[in-house]
Formats: sequence, structure tokens, C-alpha cells
Amino acid sequence: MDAEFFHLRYTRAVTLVELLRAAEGVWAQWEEVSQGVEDLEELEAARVRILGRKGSLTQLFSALRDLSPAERAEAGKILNDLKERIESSLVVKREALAKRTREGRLARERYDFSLPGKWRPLGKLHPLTQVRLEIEEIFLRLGFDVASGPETETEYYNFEALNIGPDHPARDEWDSFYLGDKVLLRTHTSPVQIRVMKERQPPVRIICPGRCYRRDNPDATHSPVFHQVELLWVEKGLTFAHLKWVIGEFVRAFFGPGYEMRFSADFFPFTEPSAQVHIRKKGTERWLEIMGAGMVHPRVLEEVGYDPKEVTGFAFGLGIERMAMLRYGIEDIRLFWQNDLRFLSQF
Ligand code: FA5
Repeated sequence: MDAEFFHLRYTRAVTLVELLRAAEGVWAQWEEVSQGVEDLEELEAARVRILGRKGSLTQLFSALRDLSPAERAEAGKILNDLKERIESSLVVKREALAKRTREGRLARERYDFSLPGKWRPLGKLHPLTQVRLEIEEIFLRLGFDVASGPETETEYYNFEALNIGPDHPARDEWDSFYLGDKVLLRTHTSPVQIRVMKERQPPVRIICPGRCYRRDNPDATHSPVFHQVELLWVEKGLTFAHLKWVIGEFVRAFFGPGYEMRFSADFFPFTEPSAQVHIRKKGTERWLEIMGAGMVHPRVLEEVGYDPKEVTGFAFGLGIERMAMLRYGIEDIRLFWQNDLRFLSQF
């Protein structure tokens, strides 16, 4: 609608013709302002410009009073029709916009429930960790504590306190990883026996799982880094029979009833007598060594301040890799360290 009309209106009374022409302009104006609206807010602004309190159509209605009663009736009807047309056009546009927003949202937020989910591989415990935890659980049930000690040891704990003399071959710097004078990476978990006994009074009943290091060339059954579980029980009146019972219980719990075990004589400076324990699947030929064991040497008990006439004890050390290889039929120890998922995911 043109500004001319308003100008007219404020200067003099408008005529019917002028008012009707202005009404045509209002429809054109509506079409123009409502055409490009993008959302409901803009549509409302367009509505206010035409139908609001100061809107162009509202102004035309107030101009009716300039006309004679007969003209007013005629023009009033035309303006009402116009208002209705604009209002129904408004309803249509509002609905279309609402639909568009709804569809837009649906399109933006659409989920396709038939698509496969994102695959996030679940991590697992390493087979050596699984076996270690299983061994721990068996001994926890039998009333043992889990103890630990440092992987960096002094010669005193790793050798001397265990009655391993200065000329023992393991002390050679070519057999062990020395980090400095009299400091080395422990070659077994037995030093933890000494550390625990120096701290506690009997009865002592512990196991100690941990990493050990030796200058062994890697092959199918040897690795320079490997794991052992140490066991130590010191109390009044313990005999070799108790040692056999504990190991028997362990073998039954770990391997199941289908295995038998055998003790044979061995030598360790820190146990007397010492034994090697082998197991074999019933009905098969081959015996496999699983651990070294024995009654704690009286000199070791004295070294930690225990009285060997008062208490006795027994100990063993087994290789975790060895246990895992027997359990799962693994032929080569190096598979544990290669981090090949085709191997690891089988456990
Ligand atoms: C010992 O280390 C003794 N401390 C065990 C012991 C403890 C005896 C308490 C008596 C009382 P030995 O050197 O045999 O013993 O090692 C024990 C086990 O560790 C072996 O049977 C084997 O399973 C494992 N082991 C030793 N060296 C390696 C290696 N290089 N790689 C993998 N496993 C190994």
C-alpha cells in the first residue's frame, strides 16, 4: 500500500475509490512480505505489518469512518473479505512453515536403526595375567596373602640371604642383569621371602607373583623376562607332608582331576631337602616340570632372625608362563610377548 494514501488520510477525508485502491495495495503488500518468510517468527512480523494495531489493513478499517454510511457498508464488506483472505493465507503459510521445521528436525535427527552399531573392541586381560589371577585366587582360598617386592634387588636379597654363595654361577654378571655394584634385576621371586620374613613373625603364609629377569637367550621355553609365583609358609611343626598337600591341592584346583604329580630330588641353596615337581596328564607319557620346591633351609630362617628349632617352613617357585603353556597347549613362550591379536584374542 502506498504512502500516498496515508498522506491523503491525514490531510483530508478519503474517498471510496481511494480506499478500494489502497485495499488492493494491501493484498499485494501481504503477498510481498509473506513470500520470503523463513520461519514462524518472520511470518508473525509480516502479520503485524498488515493486521497489527498499526498495520496497513487496520489503518484502512479506521479510514472507513471518512465514508458515507452506504459507501462504508460496501467498503467494509470488501475490507472484511480482504482480511479473511489474508488470515486464511496466513493459516496456510503457518502450517507449511511448521511442517517444514518439523520435517527439517526429523531429517536432521533421523536415526537408521537398521544400521550396524559402531564396533568397539572390548579389551581383555593378557593370558599371563589371567593365569596369575587364577593362581592367586586358589591360594587366597587356601589362606595365603599376596605379597610383593621390588624387581630391582640387591645381591643380598637375591643371593646372600638365600644362602647362595659368592661362587654360584647365577651371580655371574653374564647370567644376571646388573644395574650397578651389587644391584641387579631379580632373577627369581625368592628375595620376597626374605623381605616378608624380616617384617613379620611366624606364622607367615604368603604367595608372591612377579616379574623376573635372566640373561637367557629367547627360545621356545625361555624368555629373558618371565614371571614366577613364589610361595612361602613358615610355622611351628610344618613338614614335607604339608608341602606335598598344598602343591597337590593347587595342581587339582588349577589343572583339574585328570592330572597326576611326581616329586623328584633337586637342589636349591635355600631349601633342604629340595624337590622338582612334575605333572602329567593321566594316561600320557610325558612328565612336565612345573616348579622347584623344598623345606626352607635353616640358614635362611636364621638369616631373618627366626629360630629353626622353633619353626619350619616350605617354599616353592613356579613359572607363570610354564603354567599358561601347559594349560592352553602353547608350544612357544615367545607368543606371549608378540602382541599378536590373533593369538591373544583366543583367551
Ligand atoms: C627358582 O627360580 C627358584 N627360586 C624356585 C624355588 C623357590 C625353589 C622356592 C625352591 C623354593 P628355577 O630357576 O628352576 O628356580 O625357576 C623356577 C621356574 O621359573 C622354572 O621352572 C620356569 O618355569 C621358570 N623360569 C625360569 N627361567 C625362565 C625363563 N628364562 N623363561 C621362562 N620361565 C623361566
